[in-house]
Amino acid sequence: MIDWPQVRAQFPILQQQVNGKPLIYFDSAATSQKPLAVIEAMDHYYRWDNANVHRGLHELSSRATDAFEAARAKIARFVGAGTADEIIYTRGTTEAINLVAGIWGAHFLKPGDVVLITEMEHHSNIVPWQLAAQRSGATLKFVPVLDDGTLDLVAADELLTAEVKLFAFNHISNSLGTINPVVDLCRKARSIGAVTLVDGAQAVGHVPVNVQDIGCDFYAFSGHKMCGPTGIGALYCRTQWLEKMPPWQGGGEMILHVSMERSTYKSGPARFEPGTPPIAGAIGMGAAVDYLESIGIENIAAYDDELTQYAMGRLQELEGIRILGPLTGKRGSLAAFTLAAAHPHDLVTLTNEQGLALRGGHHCTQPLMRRFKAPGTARASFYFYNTRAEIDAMMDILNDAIRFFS
Ligand code: 7TS
Repeated sequence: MIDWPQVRAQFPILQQQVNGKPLIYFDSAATSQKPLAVIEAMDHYYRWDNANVHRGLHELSSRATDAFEAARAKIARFVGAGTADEIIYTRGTTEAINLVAGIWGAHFLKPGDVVLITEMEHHSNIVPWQLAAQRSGATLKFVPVLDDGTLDLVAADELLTAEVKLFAFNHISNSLGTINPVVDLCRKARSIGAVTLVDGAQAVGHVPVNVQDIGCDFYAFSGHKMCGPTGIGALYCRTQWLEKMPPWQGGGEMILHVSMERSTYKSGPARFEPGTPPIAGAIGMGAAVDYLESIGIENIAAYDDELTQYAMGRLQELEGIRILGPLTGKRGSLAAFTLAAAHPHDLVTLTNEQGLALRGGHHCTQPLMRRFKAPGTARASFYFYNTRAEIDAMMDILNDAIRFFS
């Protein structure tokens, strides 16, 4: 049995008042809070081990390098990668997708090719492909979303033609909460010879993820959404592509030999990690993996699910509410909604006065908001440090807000 109140106590930031009220942090889809274990791992690194990695023979450099590479191995194991080398450190999901769109796109896309995405993508899984399509002459197409917030799988089948070279889609939508059938989507893409990229920003740290079971070529995720620090994330890159993709950015540490005219490059993730990497960030992300594993990702997923189902039930009691995405069944631990009584921005501003942190806006999914004719939404997103009591408190605050605006 997990002692959840004890787990919550590991997050010092949650023990504060905001605007004179106990903080209710319901914005973990934007960024999660950090447990002491992560804060202390980064503190320890800066206090005792700080040195650059891979380049010094002295004690501190070898300690820093060991911790940096140990974190890579932990992250690889956590998402089921075949080897630690298949994990490329990036600044986050956005940079991971840009890396693939930038180098894979430049190298393997040509006029006439199609890049397929979906209508429910975050801007970070749309804009890089628009840029890649513009540069290569490829065409960008998208799989539409049905009224219930799931992907139109019939349309997906029709769109997956021989011209599709890459299919990119999220694992869990940050606005709908939809959990996509990633295994099936990858299998379908593979059957027509298309490469797959899964945006796992909302999945890793919330549900068990195994990239080999999913069968994707690339999987992108962010440290800061899984209890780790900002400024670090990862791209799982199947070995086959590690060897085939040319470098992205040039600089120190990614080379074997440099003359004034040309250079040769390292193999493995080093080829894509020029310069001094975010060392403390990587160590913090590794500590986040240790921390999540100490609770158990299955336990976290079950707790998140129970809390989300409870929230979905309670939110539907509200007058004039419209919740985007699936209303029944499993969903990601978030609910984006509009209320007839108030614009999302006004609502979020008012609830902030009560210490409740919701997010208001389009959540970087403007095409999706247009699809659902929503001016934006308020969004409550949960993690395992949240409680039912906080959801009840949110309901009181939202009911007061409805009365205020009506
Ligand atoms: N993909 C999805 C599905 C996301 O939810 C986000 C961030 C990103 C990509 C980008 O991740 P980053 O770490 O590179 O910024 N989503 C949100 C959100 O929903 N609210 O703030 C950030």
